[in-house]
Amino acid sequence: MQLDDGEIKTREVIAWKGLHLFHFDQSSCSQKVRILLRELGIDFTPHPINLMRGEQRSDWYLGINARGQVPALVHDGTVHIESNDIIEYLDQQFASTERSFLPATDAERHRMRELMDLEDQLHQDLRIVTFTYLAPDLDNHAPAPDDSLDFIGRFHSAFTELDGLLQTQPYLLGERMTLVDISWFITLHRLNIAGYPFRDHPNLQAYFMRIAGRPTFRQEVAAGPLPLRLAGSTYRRLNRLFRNSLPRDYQRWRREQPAA
Ligand SMILES: N[C@@H](CCC(=O)N[C@@H](CS)C(=O)NCC(=O)O)C(=O)O
Repeated sequence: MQLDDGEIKTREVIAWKGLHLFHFDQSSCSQKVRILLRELGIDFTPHPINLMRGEQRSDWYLGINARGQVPALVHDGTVHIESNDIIEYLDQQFASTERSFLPATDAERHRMRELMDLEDQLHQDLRIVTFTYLAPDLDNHAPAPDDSLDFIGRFHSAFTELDGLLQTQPYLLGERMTLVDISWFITLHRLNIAGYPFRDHPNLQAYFMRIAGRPTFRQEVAAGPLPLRLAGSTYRRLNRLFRNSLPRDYQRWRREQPAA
């Protein structure tokens, strides 16, 4: 989504040339944009916004994205927000015909947006997963705690849909990788490290294992200093043992479902 000029209150960015990305290392929405930038070999100037310190709420940044969220892209003075729109915009602007992740036909592009919207609608649920099972909420911006496991049901239903698509084709939209696969990857990765039992969606599981081996995807999720990554995996293990466990909650959610 490109912002109107009048929405940009931090006026200095209007004079910026080239590509500038406001992002945060561990933000899923930033991660998908960085994967595409790497895939297409596009140079950009990174501007880290530290979400753990609340930098997304500074007046300066709110003057660029009034929603107080990353990512935001500045391209020759125009401002773009919403990660799925950003990756579509970047591909339209910078990809070559041989190296593009946009589907070829209008019908496929329509389907691409539907599947990317589904991913976006689960973003709040992904935050629940992140702050319940994967990381402490240092900035206090996790969704309010709630004993309901409905979010598991929403992932289950989306994953069942994706699994059905992958029964007959290698990628979510057909024979070749598109923006839809990039858009879903980080969600799948997060659920996977949180211990979601993907064996219940075997086509999706096999697909995830395959695309997770792709160098740009692997590099993105392995990024960050080793001590930080070790601290992260230790936190996840202890949390799963002594506090919150997605595999346990998933079993509870299954038991609560009415018999078919
Ligand atoms: N639909 C938006 C969601 C953006 C979003 O929620 N970003 C998160 C990081 S993944 C954020 O900036 N959170 C900070 C906050 O909400 O305070 C997108 O896809 O760009």
